[in-house]
Amino acid sequence: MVIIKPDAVQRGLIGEVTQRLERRGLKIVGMRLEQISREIASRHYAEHEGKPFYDGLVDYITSSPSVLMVLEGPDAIAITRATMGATKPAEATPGTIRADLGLMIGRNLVHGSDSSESAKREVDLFFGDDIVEYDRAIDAWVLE
Ligand code: IDP
Ligand code: MG
Repeated sequence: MVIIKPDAVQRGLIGEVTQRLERRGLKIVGMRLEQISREIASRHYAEHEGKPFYDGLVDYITSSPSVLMVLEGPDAIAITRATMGATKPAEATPGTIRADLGLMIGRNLVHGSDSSESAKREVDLFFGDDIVEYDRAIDAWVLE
């Protein structure tokens, strides 16, 4: 589960972020533009409740529309996290989304699930069963 956060949407980077993930070969099976409510944001970020940055994080993620995305593929979680880069843009490897497009941890453009458990929880939270199953003609050239 990926969220293109409000800063990336406002900066006109939906295409740039999507392209970096899509071009790796990951398959988009869910995609929606939505302004996340405070209620959903607090459930999504429940693990961070009580941390000093929590209120600012909920303000940020609910401040403007986000793009919600479900990606499928072998090692989709690790591939996505590697493509995003480290949480803090200053520590992210050049070539990653957060290094190339960001400056500050509180405006780091993108969210990606960090485990299969959190991915399942987040997909349930944002998409339920609304996943689009389809075959891609390119898969024979992406998957061995
Ligand atoms: P992740 O997004 O790389 O998984 P987490 O530690 O799960 O990083 O933190 C969730 C989000 O909370 C980060 O992406 C970032 O937007 C925000 N965040 C984390 N630490 C800080 C901080 O120290 N200051 C401001 N925002 C933070
Ligand atoms: Mg996280």
